[in-house]
Amino acid sequence: MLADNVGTGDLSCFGGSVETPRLDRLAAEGMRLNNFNTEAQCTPTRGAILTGRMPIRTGTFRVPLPGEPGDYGLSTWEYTLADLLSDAGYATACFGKWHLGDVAGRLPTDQGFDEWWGITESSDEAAYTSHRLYPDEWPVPQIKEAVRGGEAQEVAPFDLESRPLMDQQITERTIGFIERSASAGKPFFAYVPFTNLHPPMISHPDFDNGQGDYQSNVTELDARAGQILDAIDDAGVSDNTIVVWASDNAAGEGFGGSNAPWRGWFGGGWEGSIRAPAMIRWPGHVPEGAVSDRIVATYDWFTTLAALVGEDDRIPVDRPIDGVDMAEFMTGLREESGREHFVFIGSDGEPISVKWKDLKVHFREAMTGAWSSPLVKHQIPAVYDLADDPGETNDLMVSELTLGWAVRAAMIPLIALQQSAAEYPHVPPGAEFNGYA
Ligand SMILES: [Ca+2]
Repeated sequence: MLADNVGTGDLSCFGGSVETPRLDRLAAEGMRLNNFNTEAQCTPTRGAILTGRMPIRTGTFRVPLPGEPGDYGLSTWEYTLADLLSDAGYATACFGKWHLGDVAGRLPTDQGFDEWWGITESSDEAAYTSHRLYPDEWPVPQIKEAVRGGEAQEVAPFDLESRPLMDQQITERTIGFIERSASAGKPFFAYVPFTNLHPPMISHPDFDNGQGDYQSNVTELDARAGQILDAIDDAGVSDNTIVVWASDNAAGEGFGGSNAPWRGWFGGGWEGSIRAPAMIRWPGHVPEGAVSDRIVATYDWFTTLAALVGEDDRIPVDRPIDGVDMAEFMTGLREESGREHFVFIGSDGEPISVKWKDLKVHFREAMTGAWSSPLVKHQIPAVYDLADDPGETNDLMVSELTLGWAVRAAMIPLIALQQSAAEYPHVPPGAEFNGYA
């Protein structure tokens, strides 16, 4: 289950102000990740989760803008987690927001999923047709569905009427898929990218809790996770089902959410832009009540889940894979995640900041809290020690000037990426790609 733009401070199990009893219980039954590092926008995180590769490598490092010529999203040459699990005999389905390509050949059913229902782009499209100037002759955003090998069909307009009902429908379809798969004795992979809490935020009529649309939608998101968890229980497969719940980015400024205790908002280089809530449950395997501050990245799910289900020999060897196998870490066999660095690349494809252990080096800084903020390059990188300065308030290059060596530590993964790209050039956004010679 992948939430959209939900901040750490939005869930009560992370110390947030909205009660999220089902997610709190899920976290308590497994491992809560305090240092889960996401990508710069919706598209990059999704590309990274599904391929195990840094979005800069797969041409998915930013969302496409409306009207931009050419295709975007993942090349079908990419080997997704759905491809891997499908090849391993799993039924695979995607219900919800795709955002990794909107043309035939780049839809979920072209990328390893047997079935799909949802939107190709992002939730903001729900508001397009309600604007007084949206041209009548322009396409009306659609909810679509497809099965593998078939053409995508338009189901209904995606607009302000259907927007608040999306996560209900995503949940109902997920539950149906779980029931069908479990009763057939078929292993299954359900990828469930919810539409909440991406604007436009409109409360579902059943979940208006009087605290405003944002809080109401957090409540709904929690309840939807609960309904899916209940379905797994009812199907009798809880002990044999790995559940991962994560957000794709932090909360954005001005939309009502919270990234507390981290500084900043989605779109910059502060921890409040990078860290998002995440948790994993697998009864009898992932230790109950575990909480970790170790660094985990979006692309680590690919390698880790492949290893947890014993299918890691299917991980491609003909391309750089950035994910670390964290199976031993997530099953409590080791304390270290195996990742010391996290490189945060902006939506322009250039690094913003690099985390190494507790030290954080900022090469650039967002000028405002807005997700669209300009990024400005520092003359000299800023360095923060997250161990005693988690709020990133004391730039040690200014206050002490004894941590220049931290920049060297931050350069290691950047140089490694550059060298790797010389051998395996990045796939440009939207490019047809057929592999490395
Ligand atoms: Ca997002």
